[in-house]
Amino acid sequence: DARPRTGTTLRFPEAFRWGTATAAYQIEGAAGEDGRSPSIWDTFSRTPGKVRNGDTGDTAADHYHRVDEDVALMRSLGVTDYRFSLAWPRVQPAGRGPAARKGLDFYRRLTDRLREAGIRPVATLYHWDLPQALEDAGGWPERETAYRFADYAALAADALGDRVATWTTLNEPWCSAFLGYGSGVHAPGRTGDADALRAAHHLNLAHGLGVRALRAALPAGAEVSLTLNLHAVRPHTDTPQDRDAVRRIDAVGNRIFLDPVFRGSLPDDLVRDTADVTDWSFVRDGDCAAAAEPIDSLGLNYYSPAAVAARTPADDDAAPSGSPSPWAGAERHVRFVPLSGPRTAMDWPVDAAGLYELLLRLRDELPHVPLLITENGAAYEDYADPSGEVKDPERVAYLRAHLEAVHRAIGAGADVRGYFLWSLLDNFEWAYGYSKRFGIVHVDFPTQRRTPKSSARWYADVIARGGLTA
Ligand code: GBH
Repeated sequence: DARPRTGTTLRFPEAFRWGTATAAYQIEGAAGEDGRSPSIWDTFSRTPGKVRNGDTGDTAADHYHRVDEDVALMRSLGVTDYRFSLAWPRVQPAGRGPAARKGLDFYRRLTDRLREAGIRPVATLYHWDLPQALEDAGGWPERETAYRFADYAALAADALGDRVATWTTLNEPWCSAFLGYGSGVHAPGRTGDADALRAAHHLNLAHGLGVRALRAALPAGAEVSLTLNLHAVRPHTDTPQDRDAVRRIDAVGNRIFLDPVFRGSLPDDLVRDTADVTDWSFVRDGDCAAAAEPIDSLGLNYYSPAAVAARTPADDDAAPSGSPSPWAGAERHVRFVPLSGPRTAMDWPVDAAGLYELLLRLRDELPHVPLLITENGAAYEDYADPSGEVKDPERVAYLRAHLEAVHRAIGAGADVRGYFLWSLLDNFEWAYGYSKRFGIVHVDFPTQRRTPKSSARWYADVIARGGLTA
């Protein structure tokens, strides 16, 4: 092929998938159009005090009306794949029952444009926008929601199955369960350890039932996947106490999903650690086996690692736990220790080694599961230089370091098949509203004008070369 290879020092595999990623509520806007019903994020963002500056996704990046322009942008970057999510309240507004034809038409249009541009569609069924009607019926803590999800998966696969290359059931169920129902910083903003654990279990069940529904409706050869935000967590000091803090966070942050999905069981230590929170009586025989329905790949979202230490009574006196924690059953035993070094505009540490550590762990623990990095990226402020170019040099440095880590992990035997940069566009950053920009394309929200940042040009060059230059 004619790709300019000269000077490419870190080359990725020939078939490597180079993508960008977005999510429906964060970019689409058109919140009240074509039969879309409210989701929990509409309700949450319209509740004063929940989202910075009172921002909502009502207009977001107006992607609903700018599909042609946004696909053309991606084509000019040369991406091979595009990861987006379907808005459940657009596709099946009541959360049950019939589909909304116009909602499906939107995703038909999007996938048509993508395929014309030679870009593989990678669709996530659920990126946090539960139909409000289902939350009103109890939301993810209720078992019923898992059955509703399976029906929605079947409906989406029937309508769009022939046009999507990769189907992902859930994006980051940890966030849905523990930020949505535990700490309450995400929609629906409920707090409580027991409900968060119930939600996590029903998300696992929804995933497994969803995989089964997708398989029944999809053509043979379709790829079915799940995306997790696995936590790269290290002990503050190499002591048994701090290593036990790691074990606790690993249980309620990682293995609570990995074990049901890949081994068909719940971690014993998690059940023990949470005994005073719940008796897990909502788990029925066969649930974890259902969650273990085989999948074709695992998606990993990675931003930064964390360090933890054992929590002592002195820690409690120094920093009494005020706001509700997302770490059900672990909060009283674990203290998060800030990492030193550079940070992004989210105040998250920049540490590509954490990505390498996770990929090697997955290589060792799930050697037969192909991996996709379904999100990686960073929020930074950008600036227009005198020529009018939008510059974001820190983002380029972040992306380069993380792609180097991916390359090194592949060299060490991790089966990484693709990388999806979060995000194509500046967008609605959940509880931070529009105050944080993750895009490689700048969006001027008042005019919706798109301007590729220097990171977009850099990424296009990486894709064209099939890797990184020195
Ligand atoms: C992803 O979530 C989302 O999938 C995406 O929609 C979002 O825009 C993007 O990342 C950027 O935020 O402080 O203990 O809660 C990532 C969410 C970020 C959740 C780091 C956990 C730190 C742990 N994760 N966060 S804690």
